[in-house]
Amino acid sequence: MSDSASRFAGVRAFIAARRRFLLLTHVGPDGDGLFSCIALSRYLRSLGKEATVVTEGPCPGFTAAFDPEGLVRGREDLLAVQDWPARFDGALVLDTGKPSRLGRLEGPVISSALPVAVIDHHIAEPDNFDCPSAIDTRAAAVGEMIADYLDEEGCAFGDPLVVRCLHAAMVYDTGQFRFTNTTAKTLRWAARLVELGAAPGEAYSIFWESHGAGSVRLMGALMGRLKLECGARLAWFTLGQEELDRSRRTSTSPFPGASSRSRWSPSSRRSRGAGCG
Ligand SMILES: [Mn+2]
Repeated sequence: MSDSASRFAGVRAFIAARRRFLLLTHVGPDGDGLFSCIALSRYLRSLGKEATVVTEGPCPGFTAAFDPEGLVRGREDLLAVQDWPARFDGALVLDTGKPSRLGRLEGPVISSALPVAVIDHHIAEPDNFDCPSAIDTRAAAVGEMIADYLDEEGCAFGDPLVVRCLHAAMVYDTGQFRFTNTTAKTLRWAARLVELGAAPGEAYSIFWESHGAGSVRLMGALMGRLKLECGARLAWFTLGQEELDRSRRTSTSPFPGASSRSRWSPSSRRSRGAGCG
C-alpha cells in the first residue's frame, strides 16, 4: 500500500484540492486515454466534483459505445480559451505527460495557466509537464493505473460505466491481453472487472470486430495490391487520402459518428457491485 500510495500522492493531493477538472489525453485519442478519462470523470462526479473531457480532434467511432452521456467533447466546444481559468480549477492529463502531445490543445492549456497533473504509463522525458505526476511504466495501460487509484481511494466500482471503461482501456492497450505489456496484475484486474460486471468480449468486439463494409472492402483492396519484396520479408501497399475518405463515406460501421450507440449487446451480464465513492 505505501509504495502504490506514494505513486499517486501528488495526484491525490491535486484532486483533493480542486473541484472542476478538465481531462485531456494525447492527439489521436485511443481507447486507453479516452476511456481512462471517462472512468476518472465518472469517479470525480461521484465525489461531487465536475469533470469535462476534451479532445483536440475527432474521436474514434468506438467512443460512442462507452460514452452514452457524451462526456467527451470536441475542442471546438470549449475553444473560448479565456474562459478556461474561470471554468476549471485544474487539468488532468492522461496517457501522455508531454504538452506537445496535446496537439492543438497545448497552446490553450499553457496560456490558460491552469494547474496540471499527469497520470501516464510512458517513460517520463525532459519535456514532460513539470507538475504532480503519477507515472508507472510497468502499468499496461493508464486504465490499469486509474483502477489502482480508484481502488486505493476506496471506490466500490459500482458504476457499470467505470467498470466497462477500465476493462476496455486495458483491452485496448494490451490487444485483448496479448501484448508483452500484459502482466499478472493486468489479468487480475481483468478478472476483477469481469466479476464486477464487465463482459469479457465487449471491448474486443467493439474495437476490432465492428468495422463497417467500407472498411472491410478497403482492407480487401489493400491486401489485393500488397507488394512483396526482399524475399517476401517486406510487404507494402499505398493508400491515398482520397481513397481513405471514400471508404469512410461508404462505411456502414455501427459507429459512424460520436453520437451513434453501440450495437454490441452482451448475451448475459453479471450483477453489479455496490455504489462508487
Ligand atoms: Mn496507454
